[in-house]
Amino acid sequence: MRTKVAIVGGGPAGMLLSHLLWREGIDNVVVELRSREYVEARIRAGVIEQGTSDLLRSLGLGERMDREGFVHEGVTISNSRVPFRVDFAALVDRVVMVYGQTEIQKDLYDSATSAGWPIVFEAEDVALHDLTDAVPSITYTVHGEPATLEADFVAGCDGFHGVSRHAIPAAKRREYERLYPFGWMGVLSETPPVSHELIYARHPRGFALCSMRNPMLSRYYVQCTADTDPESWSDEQFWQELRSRIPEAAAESLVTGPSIEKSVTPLRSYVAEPMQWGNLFLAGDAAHIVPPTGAKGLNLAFSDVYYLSEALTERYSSGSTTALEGYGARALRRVWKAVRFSWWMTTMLHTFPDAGEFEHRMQETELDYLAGSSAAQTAMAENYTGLPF
Ligand code: FAS
Ligand code: PHB
Repeated sequence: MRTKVAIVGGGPAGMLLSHLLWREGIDNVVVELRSREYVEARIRAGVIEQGTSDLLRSLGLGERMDREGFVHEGVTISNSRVPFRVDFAALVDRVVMVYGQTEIQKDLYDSATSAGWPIVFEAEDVALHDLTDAVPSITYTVHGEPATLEADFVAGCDGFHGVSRHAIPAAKRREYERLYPFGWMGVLSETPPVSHELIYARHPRGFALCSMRNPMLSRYYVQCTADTDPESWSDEQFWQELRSRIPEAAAESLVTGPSIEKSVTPLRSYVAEPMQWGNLFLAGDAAHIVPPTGAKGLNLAFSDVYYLSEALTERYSSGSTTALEGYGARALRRVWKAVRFSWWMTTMLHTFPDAGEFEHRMQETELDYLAGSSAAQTAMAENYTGLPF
């Protein structure tokens, strides 16, 4: 098989890139390791920046998001159960959309399938070849049948555990990493959300987050040790811990119920540079990971593929490779700002087991400053709603 762009990974980054390229008449093939059902069922992001929701609308992918998603004009942050609100709309005239990644994934697959765009599911043993030659290729097997896909370019959108990043020689790669000494236990429950906006709670017992998916589907997280087995906590233990960390008014109105999904996510900040090698271009979690505290991972994946699609469009429309050569540098400038913001939110809102009295005072003071300063809140709001592409 031959195409212009071979896209490794059919998650949000790979599928949005495919849409952006088809819109420009650039043919591409998506090669995904898992089945469609498996990818759609993965519970991940929930908060969409303004720029991301605008981009989805521009592709005709915003209809269900605008019908079923929540527009949030602000967020509540609490320190030891004392809340304050950051009003995004008043401070920076921007909002966020709360709409699950699972729903975006479904919208992307539905639209690709109805357009008849090729996606290869359940592709195993994916390997990348000749990335510095004029015609790179990927090989894979589907139900044991070997296949080869030749292309002009390869987009590595296969996430943190994919193969694309490792196709860049280790000697050429620089990695920056911070592993946090804790994780998040997430629970999905068919209960009404405790609040009409998200609540980010800092508490000596640990961080907690109240989020949502729809009027009868809530998503909650509590800080736990990274190696916690989600099945070792009863639902009641989870609800008890959550109640003890969030503002009292929210704790009193919290509706609990059986968890329909419970998982633990380790927290890390990670960036691999360069984001391109020969005719291979990395995007999304394949190149960088942020702790979900800043709600940036999915939004970064989308800004990466937006930049990559612009560069590929320039290459096919004018023959110029200037934008392609500058893709990594352009994407990394926005990536590092989101890495900084996610690290700042994580450091401000979590309990670090080895923190001393000075670190505790710094956290308290950071939150006290944020609670009382519109300048500080404006900076938080600007980053949370999304820096310009
Ligand atoms: P993905 O990992 O989503 O997709 C990669 C795809 O490649 C997968 O479908 C995988 O099956 C496939 N693949 C893997 N190996 C392959 C191979 N060898 N060959 C072919 N295909 C292969 N982000 C936010 O912005 N807001 C949030 O609120 C938020 N909350 C999160 C909560 C949790 C619990 C987690 C874990 C993440 C959260 N994130 C959040 C981050 C998350 O959304 C990621 O950034 C996002 O999924 C990145 O998308 P992709 O880069 O497409 O990678
Ligand atoms: C979520 O809704 O899953 C969610 C929201 C905000 C975050 C992380 C996760 O910062």
